[in-house]
Amino acid sequence: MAQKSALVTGITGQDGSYLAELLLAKNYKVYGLTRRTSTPNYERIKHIEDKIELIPGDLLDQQSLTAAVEMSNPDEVYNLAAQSFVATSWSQPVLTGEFTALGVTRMLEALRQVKSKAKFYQASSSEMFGMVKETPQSEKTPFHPRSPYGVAKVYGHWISINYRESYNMFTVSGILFNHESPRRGLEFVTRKISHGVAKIHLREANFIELGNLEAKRDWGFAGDYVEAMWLMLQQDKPDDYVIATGENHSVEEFVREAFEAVGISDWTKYVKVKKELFRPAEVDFLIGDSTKARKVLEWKPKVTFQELVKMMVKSDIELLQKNSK
Ligand code: NAP
Ligand code: G4F
Repeated sequence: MAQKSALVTGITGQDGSYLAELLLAKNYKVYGLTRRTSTPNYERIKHIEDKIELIPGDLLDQQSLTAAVEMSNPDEVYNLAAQSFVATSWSQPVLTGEFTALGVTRMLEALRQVKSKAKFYQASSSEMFGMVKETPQSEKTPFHPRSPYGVAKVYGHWISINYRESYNMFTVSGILFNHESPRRGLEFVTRKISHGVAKIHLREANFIELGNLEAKRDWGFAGDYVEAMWLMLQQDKPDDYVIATGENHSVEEFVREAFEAVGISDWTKYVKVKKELFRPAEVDFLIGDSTKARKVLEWKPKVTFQELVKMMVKSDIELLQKNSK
């Protein structure tokens, strides 16, 4: 069988790096879109850099996306690039709309004009459910986004469906609930906690500052979730799928579990709650129903919540020890 080619936008991010590993293991030719930065930010892909091909491009620049599709001639496109941090979407709402909403249309246009037969994956998000209309949330749950990011993701979701219906393109949206890993950005709450706990454990810090400890999320492991992305593009028909563990925990529970991983039972001495870190509008409670994915894709998560927290804390301790040498 001829080698398949995949173009991954957002390859330098958490999911992009795990997905690139998965595609390489499946013998794909992997192309990754990277934007220009003044210093290289290939930390998450440096172990596979010699096995993949990087193409310069930016979600803001139509011509560069069209050129990337021409250069990679992909069978599959995974559109993971976005302004992905919810908190920043209030301070940079227009930029978030440009990247996370219109960026999807630009990618779809590039594909429509150059290779409309390629399969397209859009990184949709459980943030689209926002103020949830039912529990648990499934593919049928109506959206009520609570941030400029969530609103932009709803646009990206619907434009992908629209290109499927208008042009008969193979577009799918994975509505992924929160997924984390040792490669998660330091600004997201799970990594902020695991990194903070590791620092406290190594006596490099005395406390962690956090916002709303009551919010609940359905947290899974990113390595498991990229497998679902790939499975969605292997189906005969394009469709949308919720990917989640079906279990949720509060930020406070994550904190407690992380401190317990280093043998600290009274975490309250090490956490300061700061009002400035609360959001203008919060998503209080997310929990996903991934029955459809489990049935059709035969997908299920492998890493449990407790394993995930331990994995992240352990990795941050090792990282800090390595950096201090
Ligand atoms: P991430 O770590 O923040 O990675 C985002 C990627 O997008 C980075 O590679 C970034 O490049 C790239 N990017 C940002 N703006 C760009 C632009 N203008 N042009 C080209 N590339 C750009 O995010 P992630 O956690 O891997 O998430 C991947 C996707 O899934 C995102 O679309 C996110 O919104 C969505 N999602 C994530 C979750 C989750 O829990 N992780 C859940 C649901 C949906 P730089 O390295 O140059 O910044
Ligand atoms: O880790 P977070 O910043 O992730 P959030 O907002 O749920 O978004 C992530 O998951 C989405 C899927 O649902 C993705 F689409 C999105 O791209 C991103 O990957 O915050 C989680 C919760 C929030 O309720 C927040 O208010 O943690 C709460 N929190 C409390 N203290 C904090 C903090 N969040 C951050 N980032 N930093 C804090 O100090």
